[in-house]
Amino acid sequence: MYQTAAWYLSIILMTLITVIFITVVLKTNRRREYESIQKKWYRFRTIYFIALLVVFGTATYFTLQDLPFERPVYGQAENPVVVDVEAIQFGWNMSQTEFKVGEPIEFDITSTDVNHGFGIYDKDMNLLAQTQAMPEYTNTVYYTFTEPGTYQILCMEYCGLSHHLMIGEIVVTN
Ligand SMILES: [Cu+2]
Repeated sequence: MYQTAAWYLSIILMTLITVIFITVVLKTNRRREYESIQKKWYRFRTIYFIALLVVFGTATYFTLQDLPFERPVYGQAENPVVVDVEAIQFGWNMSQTEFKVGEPIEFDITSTDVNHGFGIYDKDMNLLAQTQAMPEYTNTVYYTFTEPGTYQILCMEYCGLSHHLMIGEIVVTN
């Protein structure tokens, strides 16, 4: 919602700036009128400055008052199967790769070298869950498979020449 609002606000401001720019360019060749325009703009500038302060002050108040934003944890369930995942150039070390349908899983993901992206894909290449794999840090993602099948773990962040070879496999059975 904030993004949509920011997008429309940007469009309006950019249009406004373009219009002002074109107006100024068109008026610059009329020297005689310059002095009066200068006077008018001086007053306008003060009003504009105060208006900007009010507008941005209000916008800042309403957009930042929710900080810090809540971080919902998706798919968290009680007593999940805990899986340690280690991303390395170029592959995945996983403590477990076979699961049951309906079994809540907690993936604890880290990296031994550079930043990678941990993404779980189904057979149609739909992204089901993802997080970053970062060195010296553990990111947790919860997921419960609802259908049996073979799933792929792909690296979602370019991490070197063989980035595309970082393919892991998860097998889910009933
Ligand atoms: Cu990678």
